[in-house]
Amino acid sequence: MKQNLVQKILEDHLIDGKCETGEEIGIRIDQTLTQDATGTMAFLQFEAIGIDRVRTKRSVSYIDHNMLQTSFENPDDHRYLQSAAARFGVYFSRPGNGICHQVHLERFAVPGATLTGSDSHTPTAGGMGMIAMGAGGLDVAVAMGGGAYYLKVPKVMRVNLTGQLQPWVAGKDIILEMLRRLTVKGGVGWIVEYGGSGVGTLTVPERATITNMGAELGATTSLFPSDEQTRRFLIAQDRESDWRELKPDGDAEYEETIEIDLSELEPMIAQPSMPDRVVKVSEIEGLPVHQVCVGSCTNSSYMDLTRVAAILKGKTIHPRVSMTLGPGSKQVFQMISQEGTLSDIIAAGARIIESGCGPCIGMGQAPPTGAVTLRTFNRNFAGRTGTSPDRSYLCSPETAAAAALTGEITDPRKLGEYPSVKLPEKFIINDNMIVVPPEDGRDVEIIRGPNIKPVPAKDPLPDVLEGELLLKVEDDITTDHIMPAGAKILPLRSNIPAISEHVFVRVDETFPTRAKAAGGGFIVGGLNYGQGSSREHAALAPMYLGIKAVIVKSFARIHFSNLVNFGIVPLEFADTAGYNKLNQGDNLKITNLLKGLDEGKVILTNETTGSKVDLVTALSARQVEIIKAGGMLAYTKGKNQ
Ligand code: MIC
Ligand code: SF4
Repeated sequence: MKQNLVQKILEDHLIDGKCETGEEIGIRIDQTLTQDATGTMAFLQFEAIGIDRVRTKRSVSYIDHNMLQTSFENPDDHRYLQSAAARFGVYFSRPGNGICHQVHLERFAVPGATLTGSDSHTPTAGGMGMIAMGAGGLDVAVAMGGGAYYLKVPKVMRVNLTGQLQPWVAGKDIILEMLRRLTVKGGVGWIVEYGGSGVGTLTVPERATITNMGAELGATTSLFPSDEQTRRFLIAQDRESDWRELKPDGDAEYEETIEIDLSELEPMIAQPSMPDRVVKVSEIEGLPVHQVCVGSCTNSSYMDLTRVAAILKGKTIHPRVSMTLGPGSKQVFQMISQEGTLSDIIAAGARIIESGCGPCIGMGQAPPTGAVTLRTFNRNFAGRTGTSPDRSYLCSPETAAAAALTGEITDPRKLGEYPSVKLPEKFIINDNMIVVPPEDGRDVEIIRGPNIKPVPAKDPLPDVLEGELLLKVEDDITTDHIMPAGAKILPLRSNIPAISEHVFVRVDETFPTRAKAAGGGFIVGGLNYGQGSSREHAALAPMYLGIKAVIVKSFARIHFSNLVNFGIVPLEFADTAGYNKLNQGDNLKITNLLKGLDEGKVILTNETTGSKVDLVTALSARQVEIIKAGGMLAYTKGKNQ
């Protein structure tokens, strides 16, 4: 049978199940990555699983999110993670070394291998021909222990790229165009495989921008072939031996194919407050801009920043605009400083911030009230900047630099000649900020600060669930709505009792108090519930508050798995009209739940109105067992006994 590239790599790693669309399979994971904001939970859970040393080919622990040390919490987490990495045989990327996805692409990603990461933008490595997927920390902990990663085999969508990008049009505009066409729900259940004659014109960093932001489509991951461009990038990273050619069979089949002619694309921009509210930059030109932020795992590569430097060179940032720029990695930072282009950026008046997530996750640089902020990032969910309400737009570094100079949204094609930037033949290779673990870490002491609290446990699932409908929300609820991030809340990531005080506060600040007073209850939502981040805190903290089941029109992939892992029952309306039969404050009851889950059908009674609502589950038999046990940790322990 002719295979597409996704099928080839999945088949190559198959441990359990049949590689057919919709079937649940378990695959071998070659590499894992964790970052500090989700990593503490992942490592606490790895400790709870009780394995002595990671069993992957390579596991890397990064510090990039919680880089603001306003008190002891974040630095304590860093120290815990560094000691745990040494203890369990994990490479440790020290704070300052860069954003996990950028560094992983530079130094570790390998064509044809598999990667899971406790961060939703793990698919960045798909730009290198890797099957790279975001997952909850617990799933990554299991993979670190050598366990299979389970997923339902997604459908494969081929994106046929033809032509060539015109000057001032960037890789970012390709993925923004994809979001315009498909929306933030369009990729759920799919892997996006790029191909066609246009692929060879895109460098690995440009491909990585596209696969990175494929997360915003809801896609399981996105994948590029491994070709001469990949080889060039790996040679420049002094890793040619990691290269191998990877491509789909000549007439491989795809469940869907879409065409993008690169030559016809224009600069694009996503408007507040969803990454799919995309229009052409030319359609909203002239809007005054107050802040411009260049960076994040989407657009902070050497090529991105060198181009921004060339655009800013000899000019001054508009007086109305505060511009920040954060290099994606120490490698990028060192390259632009050595070549002197950093000096052009500084001279123009940009504020240089360290290599980390920074403003992308609300760790500083909140915009002023009512301000328009233009960001080269991947998410503009309401309030994510730290200011609420906010007006956050997503665009390419070219469009961002243009606005920084003119003080308004400007089609960058008006800036004149496009600065030519080439992939360097050699990057500066200096891995001195990556700590290699000792051969035997059994004597290493794990250091825990007072903010690091144990992972809460849950009892096995009862047959009857009863309680109040505590919150009813709409479509496209993100994990940023459920469990906000930012400078105030992120330091609590290792402390579930403390962070649970912030669940849903941006939607309804009374939620945590009401949930606790009611002894828990239910949440009802619309389509694509839980899109966005992989943070399992969006399941763990509600579980801690006593949430028993979440009932929605449809779920986003990673959040669905996280609910299962923490024993919250994920249910869907059999008929979406059921959504209208439930109102906040109603008393809900589900009986015969255990049998219902086995059969995939559950009947809910609205005790307040007397109406019945049919619900279904998309749980595999394995997931039903996990839920019944009270979550993945209890399930794993039960199996090992
Ligand atoms: C994000 O971009 O939302 C994050 C912060 O990187 C998250 C992970 C987290 O919440 O720690 C993600 O994308 O998974
Ligand atoms: Fe960090 Fe932002 Fe990338 Fe998330 S999206 S990993 S917060 S830079």
